Amino acid sequence: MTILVCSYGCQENSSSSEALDNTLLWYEDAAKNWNEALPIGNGRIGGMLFGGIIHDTIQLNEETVWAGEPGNNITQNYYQDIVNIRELLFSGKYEEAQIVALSVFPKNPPEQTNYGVPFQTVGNLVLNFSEQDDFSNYRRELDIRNAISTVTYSSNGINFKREYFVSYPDQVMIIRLTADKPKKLNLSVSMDTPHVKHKISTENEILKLSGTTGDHENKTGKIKFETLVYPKLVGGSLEQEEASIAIKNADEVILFVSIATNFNNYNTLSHTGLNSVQKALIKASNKSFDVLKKAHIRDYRNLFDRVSLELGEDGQIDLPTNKRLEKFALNDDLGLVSLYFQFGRYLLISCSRPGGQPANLQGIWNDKLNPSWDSKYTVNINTEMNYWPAEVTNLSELHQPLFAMLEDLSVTGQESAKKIYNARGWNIHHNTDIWRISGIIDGGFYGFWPMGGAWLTQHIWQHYLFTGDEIFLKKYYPILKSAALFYADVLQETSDQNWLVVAPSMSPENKYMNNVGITYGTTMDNQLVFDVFSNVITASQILDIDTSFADSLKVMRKQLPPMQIGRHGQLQEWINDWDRPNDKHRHISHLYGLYPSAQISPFKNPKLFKSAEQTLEFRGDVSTGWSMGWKVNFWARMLNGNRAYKLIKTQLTLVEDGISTGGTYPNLFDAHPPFQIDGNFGCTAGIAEMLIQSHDEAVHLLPALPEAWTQGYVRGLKARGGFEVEMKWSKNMLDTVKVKSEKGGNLRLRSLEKLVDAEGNELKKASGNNNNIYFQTPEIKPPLISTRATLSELKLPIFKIYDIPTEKGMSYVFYSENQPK
Ligand code: FUC
Repeated sequence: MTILVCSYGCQENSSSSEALDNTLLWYEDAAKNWNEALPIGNGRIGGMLFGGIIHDTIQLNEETVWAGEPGNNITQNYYQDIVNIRELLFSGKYEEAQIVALSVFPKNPPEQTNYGVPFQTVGNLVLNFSEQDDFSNYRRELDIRNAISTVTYSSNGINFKREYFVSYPDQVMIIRLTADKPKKLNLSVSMDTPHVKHKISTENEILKLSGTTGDHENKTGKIKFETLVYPKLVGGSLEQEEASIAIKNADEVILFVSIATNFNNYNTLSHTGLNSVQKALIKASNKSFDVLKKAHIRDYRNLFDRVSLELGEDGQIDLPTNKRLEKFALNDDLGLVSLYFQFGRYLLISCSRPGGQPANLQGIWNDKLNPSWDSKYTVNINTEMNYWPAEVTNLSELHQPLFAMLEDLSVTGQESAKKIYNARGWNIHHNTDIWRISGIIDGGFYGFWPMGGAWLTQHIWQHYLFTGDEIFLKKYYPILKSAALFYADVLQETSDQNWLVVAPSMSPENKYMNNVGITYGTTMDNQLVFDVFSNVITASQILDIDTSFADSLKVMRKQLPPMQIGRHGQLQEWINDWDRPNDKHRHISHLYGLYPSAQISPFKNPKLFKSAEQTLEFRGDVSTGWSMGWKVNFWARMLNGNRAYKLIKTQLTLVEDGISTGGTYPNLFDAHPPFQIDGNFGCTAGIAEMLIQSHDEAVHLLPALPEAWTQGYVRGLKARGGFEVEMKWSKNMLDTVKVKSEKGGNLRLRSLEKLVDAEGNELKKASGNNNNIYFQTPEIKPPLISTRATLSELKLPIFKIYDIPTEKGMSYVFYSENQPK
């Protein structure tokens, strides 16, 4: 089948079969392992579906099932240690500084503290079917346009169907089993769990699993969770056994699965939470399946349908998704690119809903008690990456759980600011968990990075730039201010250059000499502090408050170190020219300034831009899953579509269970390995970034279009300033663009094509600075350049730049010069 690029504007809420096909994952077999199972979720409850014919397993999660109990992880005052480490660093005794750091914060947590707790599985719902054999026509699907998974097969001439979804409006998982002949459903329903403290029982035709989460380090497991499974039958009979339910000769079975815990918030547990488990079950089971399904689809599609992406011909949709993935490196299966893009949006909708927890390292999907890195929040890249697609792919409200977590962290983080750094304000280090710990974890090598809050608060600022929501900015301003206050207190002046630097710190997880990572004034830290200060300075102007504090930040901002171009022509990662050209480290933290920040611009700082490119070349392409996802964004910002697409191909390399290379599992989950959801979100954001950018004083249309994406159509991507963009292109050139302006204000467009209005008149050429307040970028210092660096000249294509005054609520359509109107 061929998907033709839709004629401009025809996609509004399309439900055409073509569109459906490009939003379908499908398989010919049941999942053999977890990385083949399919994820469903409503932000809070998650399921991994194996779809076995005789034994079907639905692995269950609930977002608040974490080990441990309330409490931070800072037991004593460490300020004197910080002063000692600082002194060693400033006198060039780096190795000694690292040794002291590791003795104060050892690899394993010191007694009476902890390094964060794991997110844990609930257990499994198991369906065992009897009296079935002679199977044929098996098919397992995940329809991401409707967030419904189905399994269909035939056995002895009977067609069986299972449908699974998790409803956000009704807060339950629903599984419907049907057959096209009466009385053919015979199965037992049971549950199991790896939790030590648990009980499985039945009562009133309901199967119940209750448990308590695990102890971890100095914390006792205090989350109590309850799962209820209620089978509602049409025809047939039900027999309640001690720990399972047997269903005989039913025509139809609907299983309602409700899960709740006693988690209230990061410092309170209360039994009221558990009461909702029964309430949700009763409420949902009194509704018909059709009513529940309709409400689920309406709710889900209200988010999902905002964006549509078609990348032209798609000859591969008749192949199962795993086979498609396997062949992806060898051919241009552009339908798989749009499927993967939309799958990222599906995952975000399914694991991050307002009022809930932010997506952790695995979103909400984890089958273990002790997953890798505890599946918690790693905030030196991974948690941020989870939310990169939120604004640009038009899912802005799904950002809310992260903001709610920042509200908590701005409280717990005051303890680390005070006890570790003797500073005002708040900070956290490179990890946190459901209890919002803010101290150092994983010891004095990985953990000495006091910048978690600095990076996370950028999300508040970006949400404001995309939405222009001043009420939101006002509400979160105190969190931005208090983060800035921390750095205002913590910055130290270097004796040689009089620069203000964070000390001690590190460039996340990397080292500049054997086993030494601790240092001061790393490039990423300087960029982060620059952004933290700049956000408060601009916010204080917008909100007309705190002028003198903002003035003091302006003075300090001037004293931050400039970026530096080192002897290999690279952007320096550290304050000294320590970079090694053969360093392939997965973190490229100093390119934070390129993406997601907007400090390295080809138009304003061509030399820095070239040095960032050199750094990317040195680091190479192949890496862990999330690192490749980040690189898609980097190359998009490099305006190099072919290279960004090459990275997508590298990331979408099929990785089977148990193989230890980065890539993508058969279920399209990103393989770090193991599964980490950040890679999915990073690449989804990267694909958007190839099509639209708005960080550099203009809305840049198709900034990094690969040659292979000759024609395409995209609708619903967001740009800063409240603009929503629809574009169609062919022969690698923009044909038409429609921009909806939600806030009004100047729309500055940057495009390779000459743009005209409906009468064929060229748009007004841009002049001077863009006066739209959401497009102001503070000026950075010119870089220091090593005398040994050789830099080639940056050759940019000639872009057309236009200014269009817009009115709130109005849409504007423009055409490329050569397009028929
Ligand atoms: C950071 C990364 C690792 C991994 C972990 C969860 O430590 O460097 O690759 O993603 O987070």
